Amino acid sequence: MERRTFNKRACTGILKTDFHDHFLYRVKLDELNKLATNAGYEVVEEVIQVKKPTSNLLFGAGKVQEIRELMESQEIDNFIVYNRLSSIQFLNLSRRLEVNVMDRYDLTLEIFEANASDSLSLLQIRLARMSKEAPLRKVIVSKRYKEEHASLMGSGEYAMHSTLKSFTKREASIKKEIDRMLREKKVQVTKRKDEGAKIVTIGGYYNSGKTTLFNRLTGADKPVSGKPFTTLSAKYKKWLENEKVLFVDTIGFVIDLDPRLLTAFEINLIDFQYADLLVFLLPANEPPDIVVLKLSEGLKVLETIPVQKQKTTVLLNKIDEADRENLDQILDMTRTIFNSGNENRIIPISAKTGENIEKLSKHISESLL
Ligand SMILES: Nc1nc2c(ncn2[C@@H]2O[C@H](COP(=O)(O)OP(=O)(O)OP(=O)(O)O)[C@@H](O)[C@H]2O)c(=O)[nH]1
Ligand SMILES: [Mg+2]
Repeated sequence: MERRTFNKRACTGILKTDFHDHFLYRVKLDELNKLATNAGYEVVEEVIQVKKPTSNLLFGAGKVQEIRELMESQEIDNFIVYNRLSSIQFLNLSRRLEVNVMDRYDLTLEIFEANASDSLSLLQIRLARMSKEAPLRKVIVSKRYKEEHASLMGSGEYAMHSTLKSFTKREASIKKEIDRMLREKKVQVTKRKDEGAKIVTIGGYYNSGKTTLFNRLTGADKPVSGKPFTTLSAKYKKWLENEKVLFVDTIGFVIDLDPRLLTAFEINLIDFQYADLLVFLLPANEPPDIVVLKLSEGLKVLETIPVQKQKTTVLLNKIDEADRENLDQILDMTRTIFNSGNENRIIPISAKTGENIEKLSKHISESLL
Protein backbone atom coordinates (compact mmCIF):
# COMPACT_ATOMS: atom_id res chain seq x y z
CA MET A 1 0.00 0.00 0.00
CA GLU A 2 1.46 3.42 -0.90
CA ARG A 3 1.97 5.79 1.99
CA ARG A 4 0.81 9.35 2.00
CA THR A 5 0.53 12.01 4.65
CA PHE A 6 -2.92 12.86 5.90
CA ASN A 7 -4.16 16.26 7.02
CA LYS A 8 -6.04 16.61 10.33
CA ARG A 9 -9.42 17.50 8.87
CA ALA A 10 -12.01 14.93 9.87
CA CYS A 11 -15.50 13.79 9.08
CA THR A 12 -17.20 11.84 11.86
CA GLY A 13 -19.98 9.34 11.28
CA ILE A 14 -22.46 7.22 13.14
CA LEU A 15 -24.75 4.44 11.99
CA LYS A 16 -27.94 4.71 13.95
CA THR A 17 -29.69 1.35 14.16
CA ASP A 18 -32.60 2.41 16.33
CA PHE A 19 -35.13 4.36 14.27
CA HIS A 20 -36.74 5.76 17.41
CA ASP A 21 -33.52 7.15 18.79
CA HIS A 22 -33.75 10.93 18.63
CA PHE A 23 -31.47 11.79 21.53
CA LEU A 24 -28.85 9.20 22.30
CA TYR A 25 -27.15 9.18 18.92
CA ARG A 26 -26.64 12.94 19.22
CA VAL A 27 -25.01 12.57 22.64
CA LYS A 28 -22.76 9.84 21.22
CA LEU A 29 -21.76 11.81 18.16
CA ASP A 30 -21.04 14.90 20.27
CA GLU A 31 -18.87 12.73 22.48
CA LEU A 32 -17.02 11.40 19.44
CA ASN A 33 -16.49 14.92 18.11
CA LYS A 34 -15.10 15.97 21.47
CA LEU A 35 -12.68 13.05 21.53
CA ALA A 36 -11.60 13.73 17.94
CA THR A 37 -10.99 17.39 18.70
CA ASN A 38 -8.94 16.45 21.72
CA ALA A 39 -6.87 14.09 19.61
CA GLY A 40 -6.00 17.05 17.40
CA TYR A 41 -8.51 16.59 14.56
CA GLU A 42 -10.61 19.37 13.14
CA VAL A 43 -14.11 17.97 12.73
CA VAL A 44 -15.59 19.75 9.70
CA GLU A 45 -18.36 17.37 8.65
CA GLU A 46 -20.49 14.66 10.18
CA VAL A 47 -22.67 11.99 8.62
CA ILE A 48 -25.54 10.08 10.17
CA GLN A 49 -27.28 7.15 8.57
CA VAL A 50 -30.29 5.31 9.96
CA LYS A 51 -30.07 1.75 8.77
CA LYS A 52 -29.25 -1.83 9.63
CA PRO A 53 -25.47 -2.25 9.41
CA THR A 54 -24.07 -3.88 6.28
CA SER A 55 -21.41 -6.50 6.91
CA ASN A 56 -18.93 -5.22 4.33
CA LEU A 57 -19.12 -1.43 4.77
CA LEU A 58 -21.22 -0.76 7.89
CA PHE A 59 -22.94 2.10 6.03
CA GLY A 60 -24.91 1.53 2.83
CA ALA A 61 -22.93 1.53 -0.44
CA GLY A 62 -24.73 4.65 -1.70
CA LYS A 63 -23.97 6.48 1.53
CA VAL A 64 -20.31 5.55 1.29
CA GLN A 65 -20.15 7.02 -2.22
CA GLU A 66 -21.76 10.20 -0.84
CA ILE A 67 -19.21 10.30 1.97
CA ARG A 68 -16.40 9.90 -0.54
CA GLU A 69 -17.63 12.85 -2.60
CA LEU A 70 -18.16 14.98 0.49
CA MET A 71 -14.69 14.24 1.79
CA GLU A 72 -13.08 14.85 -1.59
CA SER A 73 -14.77 18.18 -2.06
CA GLN A 74 -13.85 19.32 1.44
CA GLU A 75 -10.33 17.89 1.33
CA ILE A 76 -10.92 15.79 4.43
CA ASP A 77 -8.40 13.02 5.08
CA ASN A 78 -9.90 11.30 8.12
CA PHE A 79 -13.14 9.41 8.54
CA ILE A 80 -13.86 8.66 12.20
CA VAL A 81 -16.68 6.23 12.88
CA TYR A 82 -18.54 5.96 16.17
CA ASN A 83 -19.54 2.32 15.65
CA ARG A 84 -17.12 -0.52 16.03
CA LEU A 85 -15.67 -1.54 12.64
CA SER A 86 -14.87 -5.15 11.79
CA SER A 87 -11.64 -5.81 9.89
CA ILE A 88 -13.55 -6.29 6.64
CA GLN A 89 -15.54 -3.08 7.13
CA PHE A 90 -12.34 -1.21 7.92
CA LEU A 91 -10.52 -2.52 4.83
CA ASN A 92 -13.44 -1.91 2.49
CA LEU A 93 -14.12 1.59 3.81
CA SER A 94 -10.42 2.46 3.54
CA ARG A 95 -10.33 1.32 -0.05
CA ARG A 96 -13.56 3.01 -1.09
CA LEU A 97 -12.86 6.31 0.63
CA GLU A 98 -9.08 6.36 0.17
CA VAL A 99 -8.65 8.23 3.44
CA ASN A 100 -7.52 7.36 6.93
CA VAL A 101 -10.38 5.40 8.50
CA MET A 102 -10.72 4.71 12.21
CA ASP A 103 -13.35 3.80 14.73
CA ARG A 104 -13.86 5.10 18.26
CA TYR A 105 -11.62 2.44 19.72
CA ASP A 106 -8.70 3.49 17.48
CA LEU A 107 -9.31 7.11 18.38
CA THR A 108 -9.33 6.31 22.09
CA LEU A 109 -6.07 4.40 21.80
CA GLU A 110 -4.59 7.36 19.94
CA ILE A 111 -5.50 9.66 22.84
CA PHE A 112 -4.19 7.13 25.36
CA GLU A 113 -0.93 6.94 23.46
CA ALA A 114 -0.50 10.70 23.53
CA ASN A 115 -1.17 10.80 27.28
CA ALA A 116 0.74 7.72 28.38
CA SER A 117 3.93 8.35 30.25
CA ASP A 118 4.59 5.08 32.06
CA SER A 119 5.92 1.90 30.51
CA LEU A 120 3.02 -0.26 31.64
CA SER A 121 0.42 1.95 29.95
CA LEU A 122 2.51 2.02 26.79
CA LEU A 123 2.82 -1.77 26.79
CA GLN A 124 -0.90 -2.20 27.27
CA ILE A 125 -1.65 0.22 24.45
CA ARG A 126 0.80 -1.58 22.17
CA LEU A 127 -0.81 -4.90 22.91
CA ALA A 128 -4.27 -3.43 22.34
CA ARG A 129 -3.17 -2.16 18.93
CA MET A 130 -1.59 -5.49 18.03
CA SER A 131 -4.66 -7.49 19.09
CA LYS A 132 -6.74 -5.21 16.96
CA GLU A 133 -4.44 -5.52 13.95
CA ALA A 134 -4.16 -9.29 14.14
CA PRO A 135 -7.47 -10.11 12.44
CA LEU A 136 -6.79 -7.36 9.92
CA ARG A 137 -3.49 -8.92 8.96
CA LYS A 138 -5.19 -12.26 8.53
CA VAL A 139 -7.74 -10.70 6.19
CA ILE A 140 -4.94 -9.15 4.15
CA VAL A 141 -3.15 -12.46 3.89
CA SER A 142 -6.22 -14.37 2.92
CA LYS A 143 -8.12 -12.10 0.59
CA ARG A 144 -6.69 -8.88 -0.66
CA TYR A 145 -3.16 -10.08 -0.87
CA LYS A 146 -4.22 -13.04 -2.97
CA GLU A 147 -6.36 -10.90 -5.26
CA GLU A 148 -3.90 -8.13 -5.87
CA HIS A 149 -0.67 -10.03 -5.75
CA ALA A 150 -1.68 -13.12 -7.66
CA SER A 151 1.55 -13.00 -9.68
CA LEU A 152 3.63 -12.86 -6.53
CA MET A 153 1.94 -15.75 -4.82
CA GLY A 154 4.35 -18.28 -3.54
CA SER A 155 7.28 -16.25 -2.27
CA GLY A 156 5.04 -13.29 -1.44
CA GLU A 157 2.66 -15.39 0.51
CA TYR A 158 5.52 -17.01 2.32
CA ALA A 159 6.92 -13.60 3.29
CA MET A 160 3.54 -12.46 4.51
CA HIS A 161 3.03 -15.56 6.60
CA SER A 162 6.45 -15.21 8.14
CA THR A 163 5.72 -11.55 9.01
CA LEU A 164 2.50 -12.73 10.58
CA LYS A 165 4.36 -15.32 12.59
CA SER A 166 6.91 -12.84 13.98
CA PHE A 167 4.05 -10.46 14.76
CA THR A 168 2.29 -13.18 16.75
CA LYS A 169 5.53 -13.91 18.56
CA ARG A 170 6.04 -10.26 19.54
CA GLU A 171 2.43 -10.06 20.68
CA ALA A 172 2.94 -13.12 22.89
CA SER A 173 6.07 -11.67 24.47
CA ILE A 174 4.34 -8.40 25.33
CA LYS A 175 1.43 -10.36 26.75
CA LYS A 176 3.86 -12.35 28.88
CA GLU A 177 5.48 -9.18 30.22
CA ILE A 178 2.09 -7.69 31.09
CA ASP A 179 1.06 -10.94 32.81
CA ARG A 180 4.20 -10.76 34.89
CA MET A 181 3.36 -7.20 35.97
CA LEU A 182 -0.20 -8.29 36.64
CA ARG A 183 0.94 -11.02 39.03
CA GLU A 184 3.36 -8.64 40.72
CA LYS A 185 0.64 -6.07 41.26
CA LYS A 186 -1.72 -8.68 42.72
CA VAL A 187 0.96 -9.79 45.18
CA GLN A 188 1.58 -6.19 46.24
CA VAL A 189 -2.09 -5.37 46.75
CA THR A 190 -2.71 -8.59 48.66
CA LYS A 191 0.25 -7.86 50.90
CA ARG A 192 -1.02 -4.38 51.73
CA LYS A 193 -4.47 -5.72 52.49
CA ASP A 194 -3.00 -8.44 54.70
CA GLU A 195 -1.21 -5.71 56.61
CA GLY A 196 -4.59 -4.14 57.34
CA ALA A 197 -4.82 -1.51 54.59
CA LYS A 198 -8.21 -0.61 53.14
CA ILE A 199 -8.46 0.40 49.52
CA VAL A 200 -10.73 3.10 48.18
CA THR A 201 -10.88 3.13 44.39
CA ILE A 202 -11.93 6.33 42.66
CA GLY A 203 -13.73 5.41 39.44
CA GLY A 204 -16.08 7.12 37.05
CA TYR A 205 -16.37 8.98 33.78
CA TYR A 206 -13.43 10.77 32.26
CA ASN A 207 -13.33 14.39 33.28
CA SER A 208 -15.68 13.76 36.18
CA GLY A 209 -13.10 15.00 38.70
CA LYS A 210 -11.51 11.76 39.92
CA THR A 211 -7.99 13.12 40.13
CA THR A 212 -9.19 16.37 41.70
CA LEU A 213 -10.81 14.31 44.45
CA PHE A 214 -7.76 12.04 44.76
CA ASN A 215 -5.51 15.07 45.21
CA ARG A 216 -7.81 16.59 47.81
CA LEU A 217 -8.03 13.43 49.91
CA THR A 218 -4.37 12.41 49.73
CA GLY A 219 -2.55 15.70 49.35
CA ALA A 220 -1.16 14.55 46.00
CA ASP A 221 -0.52 16.91 43.14
CA LYS A 222 -1.42 14.81 40.12
CA PRO A 223 -2.26 16.54 36.83
CA VAL A 224 -5.89 17.54 36.38
CA SER A 225 -7.35 18.82 33.12
CA GLY A 226 -10.50 19.26 31.10
CA LYS A 227 -9.06 16.95 28.43
CA PRO A 228 -10.21 13.32 28.23
CA PHE A 229 -8.13 10.51 29.72
CA THR A 230 -5.64 12.65 31.60
CA THR A 231 -5.07 9.78 34.02
CA LEU A 232 -3.97 6.39 32.70
CA SER A 233 -2.18 4.94 35.66
CA ALA A 234 -1.97 5.66 39.33
CA LYS A 235 -0.20 4.65 42.46
CA TYR A 236 -1.82 4.01 45.82
CA LYS A 237 -1.62 6.96 48.16
CA LYS A 238 -2.49 7.31 51.83
CA TRP A 239 -5.51 9.20 53.05
CA LEU A 240 -4.54 12.41 54.86
CA GLU A 241 -6.99 11.51 57.64
CA ASN A 242 -5.97 7.91 58.22
CA GLU A 243 -2.95 6.16 56.83
CA LYS A 244 -4.62 2.75 56.91
CA VAL A 245 -6.77 3.87 54.00
CA LEU A 246 -5.22 3.96 50.53
CA PHE A 247 -6.76 5.75 47.59
CA VAL A 248 -6.23 4.91 43.96
CA ASP A 249 -7.26 6.93 40.91
CA THR A 250 -8.32 5.13 37.68
CA ILE A 251 -8.81 5.52 33.92
CA GLY A 252 -12.07 7.24 33.02
CA PHE A 253 -15.13 5.47 31.62
CA VAL A 254 -16.86 6.53 28.41
CA ILE A 255 -20.42 6.03 27.19
CA ASP A 256 -20.64 2.72 25.24
CA LEU A 257 -17.35 1.59 26.70
CA ASP A 258 -15.73 -0.86 24.29
CA PRO A 259 -15.16 -4.13 26.18
CA ARG A 260 -11.80 -4.41 24.41
CA LEU A 261 -10.61 -1.42 26.42
CA LEU A 262 -11.34 -3.23 29.66
CA THR A 263 -9.48 -6.30 28.44
CA ALA A 264 -6.56 -4.22 27.21
CA PHE A 265 -6.21 -2.43 30.51
CA GLU A 266 -6.55 -5.58 32.56
CA ILE A 267 -4.03 -4.49 35.18
CA ASN A 268 -6.06 -1.40 35.91
CA LEU A 269 -9.05 -3.61 36.68
CA ILE A 270 -7.26 -4.94 39.76
CA ASP A 271 -7.91 -1.58 41.41
CA PHE A 272 -11.63 -2.22 41.00
CA GLN A 273 -11.51 -5.88 41.95
CA TYR A 274 -9.57 -5.35 45.16
CA ALA A 275 -11.45 -2.25 46.28
CA ASP A 276 -12.92 -2.24 49.77
CA LEU A 277 -14.92 0.78 48.69
CA LEU A 278 -15.50 2.14 45.21
CA VAL A 279 -16.53 5.74 44.84
CA PHE A 280 -18.01 6.26 41.40
CA LEU A 281 -18.01 9.85 40.14
CA LEU A 282 -20.52 11.44 37.79
CA PRO A 283 -20.42 15.04 36.60
CA ALA A 284 -23.63 16.48 38.07
CA ASN A 285 -23.24 19.70 36.10
CA GLU A 286 -24.38 17.98 32.89
CA PRO A 287 -28.01 17.57 31.70
CA PRO A 288 -29.90 15.03 33.87
CA ASP A 289 -30.60 12.69 30.92
CA ILE A 290 -26.89 12.36 30.24
CA VAL A 291 -25.93 11.91 33.88
CA VAL A 292 -28.51 9.16 34.25
CA LEU A 293 -27.31 7.45 31.08
CA LYS A 294 -23.75 7.54 32.38
CA LEU A 295 -24.86 6.12 35.71
CA SER A 296 -26.83 3.21 34.31
CA GLU A 297 -24.15 2.30 31.78
CA GLY A 298 -21.41 2.70 34.36
CA LEU A 299 -23.19 0.38 36.79
CA LYS A 300 -23.50 -2.24 34.04
CA VAL A 301 -19.77 -2.07 33.35
CA LEU A 302 -19.01 -2.38 37.07
CA GLU A 303 -21.11 -5.55 37.16
CA THR A 304 -19.00 -7.11 34.42
CA ILE A 305 -15.68 -6.36 36.19
CA PRO A 306 -17.22 -7.39 38.71
CA VAL A 307 -17.59 -4.94 41.57
CA GLN A 308 -20.15 -5.67 44.27
CA LYS A 309 -22.91 -3.12 44.46
CA GLN A 310 -22.70 -2.94 48.26
CA LYS A 311 -19.16 -1.67 47.90
CA THR A 312 -20.14 1.15 45.58
CA THR A 313 -20.94 4.74 46.50
CA VAL A 314 -22.10 7.20 43.84
CA LEU A 315 -20.62 10.69 44.03
CA LEU A 316 -22.42 13.41 42.13
CA ASN A 317 -19.51 15.77 41.62
CA LYS A 318 -19.23 19.37 40.44
CA ILE A 319 -22.32 20.50 42.36
CA ASP A 320 -20.73 23.96 42.52
CA GLU A 321 -21.61 24.21 38.83
CA ALA A 322 -24.88 22.29 38.87
CA ASP A 323 -28.22 23.94 38.41
CA ARG A 324 -30.34 23.42 41.58
CA GLU A 325 -33.39 22.02 39.75
CA ASN A 326 -31.27 19.72 37.62
CA LEU A 327 -29.44 18.47 40.68
CA ASP A 328 -32.72 17.59 42.42
CA GLN A 329 -33.81 15.70 39.33
CA ILE A 330 -30.44 13.91 39.11
CA LEU A 331 -30.67 12.95 42.77
CA ASP A 332 -34.17 11.53 42.32
CA MET A 333 -33.22 9.52 39.27
CA THR A 334 -30.00 8.30 40.86
CA ARG A 335 -31.96 7.00 43.86
CA THR A 336 -34.25 5.09 41.50
CA ILE A 337 -31.48 3.55 39.39
CA PHE A 338 -28.93 3.00 42.12
CA ASN A 339 -31.32 1.59 44.65
CA SER A 340 -28.75 0.53 47.21
CA GLY A 341 -31.10 0.70 50.19
CA ASN A 342 -28.67 3.13 51.80
CA GLU A 343 -29.18 6.86 51.36
CA ASN A 344 -25.56 7.49 52.37
CA ARG A 345 -24.36 5.76 49.23
CA ILE A 346 -25.30 8.73 47.06
CA ILE A 347 -23.38 11.89 47.95
CA PRO A 348 -23.38 15.19 46.05
CA ILE A 349 -19.95 16.81 46.34
CA SER A 350 -17.61 19.33 44.85
CA ALA A 351 -14.08 17.98 44.67
CA LYS A 352 -13.00 21.43 43.59
CA THR A 353 -14.49 23.61 46.33
CA GLY A 354 -14.58 20.93 49.02
CA GLU A 355 -18.33 21.07 49.54
CA ASN A 356 -19.61 17.92 51.31
CA ILE A 357 -16.13 16.40 51.48
CA GLU A 358 -16.55 16.06 55.23
CA LYS A 359 -19.70 14.08 54.68
CA LEU A 360 -17.81 11.85 52.25
CA SER A 361 -14.95 11.39 54.71
CA LYS A 362 -17.40 10.36 57.42
CA HIS A 363 -18.94 7.87 55.02
CA ILE A 364 -15.52 6.42 54.14
CA SER A 365 -14.60 6.01 57.81
CA GLU A 366 -17.92 4.41 58.68
CA SER A 367 -17.74 2.02 55.74
CA LEU A 368 -14.19 0.87 56.33
CA LEU A 369 -12.98 1.37 59.86
N1 LIG B 1 -16.61 23.03 38.70
C1 LIG B 1 -15.95 21.94 39.06
N2 LIG B 1 -14.97 21.47 38.29
C2 LIG B 1 -14.33 20.35 38.71
C3 LIG B 1 -14.64 19.70 39.91
N3 LIG B 1 -13.84 18.62 40.03
C4 LIG B 1 -13.04 18.63 38.93
N4 LIG B 1 -13.32 19.67 38.13
C5 LIG B 1 -12.68 20.03 36.86
O1 LIG B 1 -13.00 19.04 35.91
C6 LIG B 1 -11.90 18.79 35.03
C7 LIG B 1 -11.49 17.34 35.10
O2 LIG B 1 -10.95 17.04 36.36
P1 LIG B 1 -10.02 15.80 36.63
O3 LIG B 1 -9.82 15.70 38.11
O4 LIG B 1 -8.81 15.84 35.77
O5 LIG B 1 -11.00 14.64 36.11
P2 LIG B 1 -10.68 13.09 35.93
O6 LIG B 1 -11.96 12.39 36.25
O7 LIG B 1 -9.49 12.71 36.74
O8 LIG B 1 -10.38 12.98 34.38
P3 LIG B 1 -9.55 11.86 33.56
O9 LIG B 1 -8.26 11.62 34.27
O10 LIG B 1 -9.39 12.45 32.22
O11 LIG B 1 -10.42 10.62 33.54
C8 LIG B 1 -10.79 19.73 35.49
O12 LIG B 1 -10.87 20.88 34.69
C9 LIG B 1 -11.18 20.03 36.94
O13 LIG B 1 -10.70 21.29 37.39
C10 LIG B 1 -15.71 20.23 40.72
O14 LIG B 1 -16.06 19.74 41.78
N5 LIG B 1 -16.31 21.35 40.23
MG1 LIG C 1 -7.71 11.94 36.14
